[in-house]
Amino acid sequence: MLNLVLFGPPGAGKGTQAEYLIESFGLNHISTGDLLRSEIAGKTDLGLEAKKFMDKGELVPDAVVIGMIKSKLDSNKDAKGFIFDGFPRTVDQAKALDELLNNNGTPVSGMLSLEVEKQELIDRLMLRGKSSGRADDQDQSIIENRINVYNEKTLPLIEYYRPQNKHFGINGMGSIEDIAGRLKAVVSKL
Ligand code: B4P
Repeated sequence: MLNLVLFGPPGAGKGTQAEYLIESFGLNHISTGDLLRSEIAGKTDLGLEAKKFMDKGELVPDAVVIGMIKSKLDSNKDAKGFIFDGFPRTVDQAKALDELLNNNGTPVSGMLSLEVEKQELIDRLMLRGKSSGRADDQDQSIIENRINVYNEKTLPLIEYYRPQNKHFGINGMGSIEDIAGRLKAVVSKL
């Protein structure tokens, strides 16, 4: 079983590259961002609560996203493996994921960390903001807050996975196809 953590700052291309990995390796895709946005679209209590954090570029509380992951894993027990996109984003989320996967005897295989320059992240997200309707993509100060939150709370995860020899840094600059090729080369060896 292949369990991949697709990692990187906002705008690094996680959602974009997940599509290629699903196609190449036949894995189930779990994006906490997509799950939260579908809760918002459905106007559920969880969605309304999450929206307050997301619109400001803050992280949604750990308990909420961990609960969503648990129910996705429980309802996909026959999967060949998973791509976790945008999760974990804190060390506590990473520990919770390890616990959930270890219960199934299928640990994280690798953390694929997309590396992209800050100005490129801002440019990509501002461009998406013109058509996505996402409040968190429309304002440069909110985008910068998301990048700051990433640096403070999410980047330390590299030091969680590196000692386990599971961290793989990947150049996330250039064309979508070139980056997909780099990712595929790493995943093929896992
Ligand atoms: P996410 O949905 O994960 O949003 P994101 O970090 O912006 O990444 P996304 O996957 O959407 O963008 P991508 O890099 O693919 O999270 C949104 C919010 O939800 C968070 O801020 C937080 O509030 C909450 N949340 C989600 N998960 C959470 C968790 N685990 N814990 C707590 N809170 C959580 O792509 C960006 C753009 O770049 C796209 O328009 C794409 O077309 C473009 N692009 C991609 N690759 C490119 C390339 N090579 N060249 C040019 N453009 C490219």
